[in-house]
Order: sequence, then C-alpha cells, then structure tokens
Amino acid sequence: MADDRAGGAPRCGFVAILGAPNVGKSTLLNRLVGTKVSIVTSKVQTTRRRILGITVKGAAQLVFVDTPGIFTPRPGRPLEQAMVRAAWRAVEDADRGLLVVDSRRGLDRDTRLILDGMRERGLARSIVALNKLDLVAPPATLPLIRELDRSGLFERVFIVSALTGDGCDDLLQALLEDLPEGPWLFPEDQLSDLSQRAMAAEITREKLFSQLHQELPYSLTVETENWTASPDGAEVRIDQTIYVQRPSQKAIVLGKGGRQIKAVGEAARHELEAMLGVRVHLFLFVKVRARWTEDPERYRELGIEFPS
Ligand SMILES: Nc1nc2c(ncn2[C@@H]2O[C@H](COP(=O)(O)OP(=O)(O)OP(=O)(O)O)[C@@H](O)[C@H]2O)c(=O)[nH]1
Ligand SMILES: [Mg+2]
Repeated sequence: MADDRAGGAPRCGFVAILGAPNVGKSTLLNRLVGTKVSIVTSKVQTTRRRILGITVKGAAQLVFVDTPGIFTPRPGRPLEQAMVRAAWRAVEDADRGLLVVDSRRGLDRDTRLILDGMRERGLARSIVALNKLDLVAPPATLPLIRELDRSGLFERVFIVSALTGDGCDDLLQALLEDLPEGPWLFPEDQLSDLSQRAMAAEITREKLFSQLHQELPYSLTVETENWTASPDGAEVRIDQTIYVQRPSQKAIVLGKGGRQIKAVGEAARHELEAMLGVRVHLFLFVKVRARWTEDPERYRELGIEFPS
C-alpha cells in the first residue's frame, strides 16, 4: 500500500459521532465507512455500545466512533445509565466530536442536554451534521443553523442525508483534511472493532428490534455462544442465546408455534450469509433471566461497563 500513502505523512484520528437517540448516527457511520458496521432500526436506543468504523483514504486513516444516543436515563435503569456513560466516554476520548441532529426534530430536549454536556466538558471544535435533509426543505434548517452557530461549540455545520448520501462526501472530506499527523492505529483492511461473534449478535438484535413491538426490545439482549466452521470452511454453525426478563416475553419472542423466532432467525441468517459469504446454520435459544440488566457478565458481553 506504499502507493496509497504516497500523498504524504500518515495521518490518523478519532471522530466520535454523538447525538440524541434515533437521529441517524449509525446510519451516518455506515454511510461514511461505506459498509454496515453498526445496526440501524427505526426505534430509539438501538446502539448500546461504542462501535468503531474505520476508513482509509490515501495517507489518512479515520476512525469513527458510533455511540449510543444520549438522553436522560430513567432512574434505576442500569442499562440506560451504562449506555449514556459509554457515549460520553467515547466522545471525551476522541479527537473531535461530530454531533448529529435530526433536522426535523431540531434542538429538542435531548439535543439541548447534549449541548450542555459538551459545554461542561469543554468540548469545542466539533462539527454538526444536520441529518435527514431528505425530510425537510433546506430553508427550514436556517434558524437551527443560526442557533447551533451561536452556541460557539461548532466549527462547521453540514447538511446531510445519511439515507441518500447527500452531503456526506463533503462531510467526509472535511473530516479527512483535518486529521492530525500520526501513525495508523489499525491494520489498513480493518473496518470495525466488533468481533464477528459480536456483530452476529448485533444482527440478530437488529431483527428482534425491527420485528418486536413496544418495550420488548429493551428487555432483551443477544449473545453468540458458539461458532463452528465446517472443515472446508463453506458452512458455519452459530448458536445464540436471547435473554429476556419474563416468561411472557419469552412467549412473545417465540410466537405462536415458534413463528416469530423463525422469522427473526431467517432474517438474521440471510444477512449473516451475505456478510460472511458462507452458508450459515443459525440456532436461536431464548432464556429467561429476570435480572440480566443487573448482571455484570451480560454487560461484558455487550461491551459496556456495568454502572457502579
Ligand atoms: N429519512 C431519513 N431517515 C434516516 C436518515 N438517517 C437515518 N434515518 C432513519 O432513522 C432511524 C434511526 O437511525 P439510526 O441510524 O439507527 O439512528 P441512531 O442515531 O444510531 O439511533 P440510536 O442508536 O438508537 O441512538 C432509522 O429508521 C433510519 O433509517 C436520513 O438521512 N433520512
Ligand atoms: Mg445507533
């Protein structure tokens, strides 16, 4: 890859993508990296951990950090507290913050909370991406841009649609140009820091989030227990456990005659096969663990710290 780096001294840096739940952070990460590294659903609080998405352009390696949406956690919900804490920590560790705002929602309570948090932490030089441009008329974003400008926290504002890709090239270019000089921190072909096992669990969780309703997705977590490739490498058997909190939830996840879990398994298997390029045999088991959200072991599997 010597040719690729011929553009000058190597540069590398971390950009943390932060914002309120559901504003499109993970969609934007996937768009900027050019491949799916973080799951996306129409529901809030999809992302639960810090996830790296890495992209290389010429001499530059840009490491994006996807974070859980930042909101006021409800008292007594340790998972929510851990998610919000993981998000702030990722932002504090990064070279730069990229705040994503939903152009339609504007500066709602959650986003104002984030602006306050950025001020408290002395985070400046951040960039804003006003997302979901495809859903608003551009002039409607002007008051929003003025207000973000007045906050003094941001160097630049970009108007983008992570869904269609509009404006995303300009944003990426600006972030690349700004990277500090320094050696690359990851191998050049690495796209993410999630192991295949963890990504496989995330994919199943995405399908559960999409197919189940109301509060149920927030009551479950998925872990990959076993991953066995066939000797010729053409097939893989993956066993996963879905932890729920109550027997009634287990019944819903299974569905009548096992129909629900079958549909989830089918959707997850399709995506895993496309991702891995091999035949996948996916086995899903549902276990009731009333207090899994208070079990540090489950947090370790999730890649976040148990709130102490
Ligand atoms: N119309 C439109 N929808 C978008 C855009 N970007 C994201 N979405 C949708 O917004 C929803 C939330 O997207 P995510 O990427 O999961 O949002 P997030 O900010 O990562 O959400 P959390 O992880 O829950 O905090 C999904 O239904 C996306 O398809 C966009 O530019 N335009
Ligand atoms: Mg997300």
